[in-house]
Amino acid sequence: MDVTRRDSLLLGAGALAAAAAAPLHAAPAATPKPSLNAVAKRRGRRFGSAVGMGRPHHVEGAFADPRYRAVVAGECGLIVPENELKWSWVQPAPGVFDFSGGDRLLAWATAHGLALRGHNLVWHHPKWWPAWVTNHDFGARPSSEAERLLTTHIDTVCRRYGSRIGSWDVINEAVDAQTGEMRETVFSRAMGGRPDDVLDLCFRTARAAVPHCQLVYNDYMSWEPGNEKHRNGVLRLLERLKKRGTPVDALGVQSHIGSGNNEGDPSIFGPHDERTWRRFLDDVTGMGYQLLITEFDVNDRGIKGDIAQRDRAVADYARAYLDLMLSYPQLGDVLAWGMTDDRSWLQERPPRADALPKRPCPYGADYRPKPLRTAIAAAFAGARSHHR
Ligand code: 9MR
Repeated sequence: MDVTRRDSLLLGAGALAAAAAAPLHAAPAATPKPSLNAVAKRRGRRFGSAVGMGRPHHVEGAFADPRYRAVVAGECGLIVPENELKWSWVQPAPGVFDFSGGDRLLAWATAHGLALRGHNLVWHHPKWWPAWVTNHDFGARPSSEAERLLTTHIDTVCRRYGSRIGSWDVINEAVDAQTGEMRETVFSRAMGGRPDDVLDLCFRTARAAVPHCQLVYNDYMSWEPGNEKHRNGVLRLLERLKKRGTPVDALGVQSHIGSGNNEGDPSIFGPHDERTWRRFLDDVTGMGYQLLITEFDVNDRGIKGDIAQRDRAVADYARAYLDLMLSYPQLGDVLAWGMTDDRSWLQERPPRADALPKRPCPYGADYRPKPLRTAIAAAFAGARSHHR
């Protein structure tokens, strides 16, 4: 696929410049058939990926690259904006809404027959608010002001896209991974130090605005050792939400698997961890929640060897993980957090000891499929069918 007139209308000037800068010989290689989405579809699922149109020369600028768009259009049934629907993009200043990024991605997705999912309405983490929210004066009645800000944001964003977004990450990462406790934010503090009240308000507001949309709690608890507190915290949260009748349909399991980003993070896992992870998923689905894989990639930061050995290890690790996940009929959509290694957020994280680029995605920086792509297809083909 080349930069067509329609694409040039959809793309911003910066993005176009980056697309134009792509080497001429880099015509997109055809993606294999059947596509990952076609294989997923046979078992009632969809396969998708994050697409970013952020800083054009950074990993996030994937959308600007026609080769990247070709891989996504060839392999996916849905996309999720990597950053463009986050609060800091959508409401960069009080009451000022900017939907340009989401709108462009929606237009492109629609033109290519892809669905769009939404990420995220509220990133319940102090680090990720725009400065104006962090520094906001909540006034004499902080609780009402917090409610006003949250409901206005969620209502405005949800109604803007209506049924064109079928699934929303309403709350992202509310549980502190280190302690398993709920994170406090400016909103929870304004609402009397009760983060659960914030979550209830957000999910209820989203349900009222888009009643038919799948509402998701999204987090990165994983199966590797070191995740015990995080898993337990998420489980306790899901139990409380269920008990109060908060409208949450599914747990989004982000699935950034493999080596951690922090020094000393364990990257190994064994049969014991697999059993523990199954118990976690059994508990979640036992409460009636659906599952999604929302941000799949495999960090090979700690994997040694040459390229072939690393790719094999990544593919095998992913296969074991996906086989387990896909044995749950409650697991629906599966989305990768990027399709090609050169565009992965992980390239901007702590480097490998040998300083070589990481290889966490189904396609390489040469835009050719890797063993990870084969592993994903095989896992889909051997999966149990999805049913609600
Ligand atoms: O990949 C995203 C990166 O481009 C952004 O700079 C970053 C901050 O907004 O968020 C990254 O995506 C995160 C996602 O929104 C939530 N789960 C973890 C993802 C990777 O950090």
